[in-house]
Amino acid sequence: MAFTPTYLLLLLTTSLSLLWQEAEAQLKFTIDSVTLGIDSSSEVSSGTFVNLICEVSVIQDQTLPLTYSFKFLHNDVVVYSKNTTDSSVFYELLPARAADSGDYKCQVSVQNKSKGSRTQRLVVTGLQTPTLIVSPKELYQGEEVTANCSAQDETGSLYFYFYLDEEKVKQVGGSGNSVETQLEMKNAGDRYLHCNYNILMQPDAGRSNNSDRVKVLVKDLFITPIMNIRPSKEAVEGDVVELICQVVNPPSNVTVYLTKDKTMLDSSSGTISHRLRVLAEDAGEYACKAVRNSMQKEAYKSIKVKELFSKPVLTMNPRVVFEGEQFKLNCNTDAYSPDRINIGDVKYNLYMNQVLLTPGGNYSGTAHPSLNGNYSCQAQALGRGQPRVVIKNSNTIVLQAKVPVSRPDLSVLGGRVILGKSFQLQCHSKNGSLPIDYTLLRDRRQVESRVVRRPSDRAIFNVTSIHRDTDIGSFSCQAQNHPSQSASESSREALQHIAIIEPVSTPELSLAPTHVAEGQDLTLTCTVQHGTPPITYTWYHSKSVQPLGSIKSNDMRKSHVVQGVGQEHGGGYYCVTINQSSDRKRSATVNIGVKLAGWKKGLIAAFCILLIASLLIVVIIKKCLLPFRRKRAGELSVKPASTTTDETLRLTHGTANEAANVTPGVMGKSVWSDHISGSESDDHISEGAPEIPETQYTEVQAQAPDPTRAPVKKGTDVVYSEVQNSVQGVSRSEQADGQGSVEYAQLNHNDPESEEQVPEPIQDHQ
Ligand SMILES: *[C@@H]1O[C@H](CO)[C@@H](O)[C@H](O)[C@H]1NC(C)=O
Ligand SMILES: *[C@@H]1O[C@H](CO)[C@@H](O)[C@H](O)[C@H]1NC(C)=O
Ligand SMILES: *[C@@H]1O[C@H](CO)[C@@H](O)[C@H](O)[C@H]1NC(C)=O
Ligand SMILES: *[C@@H]1O[C@H](CO)[C@@H](O)[C@H](O)[C@H]1NC(C)=O
Ligand SMILES: *[C@@H]1O[C@H](CO)[C@@H](O)[C@H](O)[C@H]1NC(C)=O
Ligand SMILES: *[C@@H]1O[C@H](CO)[C@@H](O)[C@H](O)[C@H]1NC(C)=O
Ligand SMILES: *[C@@H]1O[C@H](CO)[C@@H](O)[C@H](O)[C@H]1NC(C)=O
Ligand SMILES: *[C@@H]1O[C@H](CO)[C@@H](O)[C@H](O)[C@H]1NC(C)=O
Ligand SMILES: *[C@@H]1O[C@H](CO)[C@@H](O)[C@H](O)[C@H]1NC(C)=O
Ligand SMILES: CC(=O)N[C@H]1CO[C@H](CO)[C@@H](O)[C@@H]1O
Repeated sequence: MAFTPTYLLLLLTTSLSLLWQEAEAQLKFTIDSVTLGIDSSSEVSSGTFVNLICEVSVIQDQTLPLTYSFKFLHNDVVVYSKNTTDSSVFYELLPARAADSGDYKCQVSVQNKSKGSRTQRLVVTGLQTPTLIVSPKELYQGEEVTANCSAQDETGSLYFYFYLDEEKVKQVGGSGNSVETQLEMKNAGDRYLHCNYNILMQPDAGRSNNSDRVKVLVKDLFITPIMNIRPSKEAVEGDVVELICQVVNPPSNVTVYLTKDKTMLDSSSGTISHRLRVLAEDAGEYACKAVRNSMQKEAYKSIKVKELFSKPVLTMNPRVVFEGEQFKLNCNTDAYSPDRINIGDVKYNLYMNQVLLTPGGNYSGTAHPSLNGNYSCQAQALGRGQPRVVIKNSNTIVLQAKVPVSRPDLSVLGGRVILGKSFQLQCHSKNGSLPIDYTLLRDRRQVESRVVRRPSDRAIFNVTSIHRDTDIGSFSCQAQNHPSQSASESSREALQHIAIIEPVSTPELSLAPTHVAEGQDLTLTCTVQHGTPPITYTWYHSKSVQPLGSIKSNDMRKSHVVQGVGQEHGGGYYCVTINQSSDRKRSATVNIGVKLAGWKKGLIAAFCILLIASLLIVVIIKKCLLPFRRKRAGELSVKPASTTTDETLRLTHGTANEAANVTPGVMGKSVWSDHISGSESDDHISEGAPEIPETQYTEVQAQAPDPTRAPVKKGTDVVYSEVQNSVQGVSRSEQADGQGSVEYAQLNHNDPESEEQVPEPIQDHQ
């Protein structure tokens, strides 16, 4: 490599340059001040040239050039910036406009250091006068002009206002400094337009001066339509009328309309000729309208239409008919135009269901279902000089011949009546037009009425009750469906065959025999006094809810036999009766005790005889061998049954201790004595041995309602029939009481009435 001077020079300059940069980076300086100046006053009028100058003063240790970064801020928004080594920079407003008003500030940055100037306020007064351009300058009413309002020098958001003859007609906002808009010119003549504006961001600047006035010639638009009615606006139905609606010498783009009651009848670009054969409903006001752009002009005319003849009226007489009755239909018109027709010129046709029934306006018939339907008539006439007939339809009459009510049926709902209970009667006619009035009569007097309006409805009357079966015949009912018709009454026999149920009376139960012994049959007879058969009889033993038997019968008395009664059959019995009335009736409970079987009595008697014999032997032995006197009371005695007519042996419950003393080990604590029964036919054997476990007691209720039937004698409230399983005493008394029964009775000592049954004082056996 050759070391040339050029090379050396290059090397030198490069080194110097590096040094320079090094020096700048290490400069020590401070921004002393930044000042912003405005070359004119702080308030200038619009259009003035304004200079803003920003100067910076820097203190530094070396006089090396610095690069300053200047920024001009308008209302805190940077509007201009420049990097320069100069210490001052200009910002020019050429010229200043209202939008330039505001606070200005200058900011200078050098390297990392920055400083701002004080804020300077600049006020620019006045706005540029806007320019208005309008085209076209000549036009027809209803057309529009294009108006352009501009203020070339202004900046910011401008808001433009347009005036037509000093009246504000539009305001338009825009982002630029001009707007273009369409303005409609409604009124003919010389019209003047101008505009002005304001700046949204500068409310202080106010509204600009008005633009020059621009004259626009608005030509009158002759589109007013003319309407004519030919031949006359007073027409008769059937006449042909022509309506003419037109604009004479119309400008281009004109449309003409013919309307009536908001209905467009016709339209055309020039002339309308509308022909119609008028009817009554065509009378009224017609409008002819000419429209061009937004312009509309109108003309009105009315047409009066006289009826050639009035709408025919169909009448029916009478209006309500029942099947089989005569009716007349008549069709007529009440008014006509005598200058066009004679009344005889009106021809009628009667229609039934749109089918010709008869020519002519009159019809008479007999109401029948086949004649039910919709009737109407049509009238027609040809007026003099008219091209076609005028046809008019009448009102429609719906004929629905009523069906007379048939004789009503009176029936009982459910088909039966229970005496003493409420029931329902229904009155119903098979035929008859609704509504039908039904009336319930009792003994020919009105009780209640019901109106049946729908086929599904029924006339049902609630009847509280009747108490005799003949009372049902007092009811009848009437049906009527029109005041002109006489009421139809149900037949007298209607309720004749109704089932009348009489509830059964309270049954009575009787038992036979009244005293039953083991092994015999017991017949339970249930009797009712009245009640409608069939009656169901059911017998119960009071101990069980299960019936003993049940039978359905037409008889008023029914029996149930309990075969071969045992001791378990003693107790209460009752019977229950029921029939269709569903009223259950229960008899009183009848009690019965079951006596021992004959052979058991025999066994007891034999045993007793044996016992007496042995006792006698003992006594004799005692008397002979150990004679002594002893206390009599409470001694066991045997009394001959001499005074007893029925020779009943009665065992009575004696004083146990005394008996025990005398006859230890013989009968436990029991004594027995021959007892005279004076007033009673029944004999009782009382066995007082309560501690003997084998004893069975059967409680017999002696409260039968019928004392004559009570098997137990009166006055004994509780009698225990006691049955000893081990035979301890036998009394032969079958012949005496005729029933061969022996009863053991433990007397109820609490009952005062039972005292009479207390055994007589025990006598000395001597
Ligand atoms: C001035 O210089 C700075 C950096 O020093 C730069 O960001 C900025 O854009 C420059 N401004 C102009 C107007 O050149
Ligand atoms: C300017 O400041 C930044 C950080 O604040 C620093 O990194 C940079 O070196 C500084 N420049 C100068 C020329 O001092
Ligand atoms: C209004 O007219 C001016 C001048 O002719 C034109 O510069 C400007 O664009 C127009 N403004 C609009 C909105 O057309
Ligand atoms: C606005 O109009 C007034 C008179 O009405 C006039 O003195 C003023 O100079 C006008 N301003 C401008 C900017 O033309
Ligand atoms: C008539 O109207 C049509 C559109 O509706 C338009 O193009 C035409 O210029 C109009 N003619 C006149 C003479 O206004
Ligand atoms: C219809 O009957 C009425 C009387 O009811 C009578 O005056 C009229 O002339 C009759 N009309 C015709 C067309 O027979
Ligand atoms: C009669 O007119 C009624 C309406 O008013 C209609 O419902 C019915 O169907 C018509 N009867 C006949 C037989 O045309
Ligand atoms: C009900 O009407 C029918 C037909 O119209 C008739 O056959 C019948 O005999 C009538 N019944 C009574 C109870 O009148
Ligand atoms: C007739 O009795 C029935 C039930 O027995 C009842 O629902 C109905 O409301 C009663 N009608 C009148 C009118 O009392
Ligand atoms: C004998 C008889 O007809 N008994 C009837 C009594 O009524 C009840 C209840 O309606 C029926 O169940 C019986 O059959």
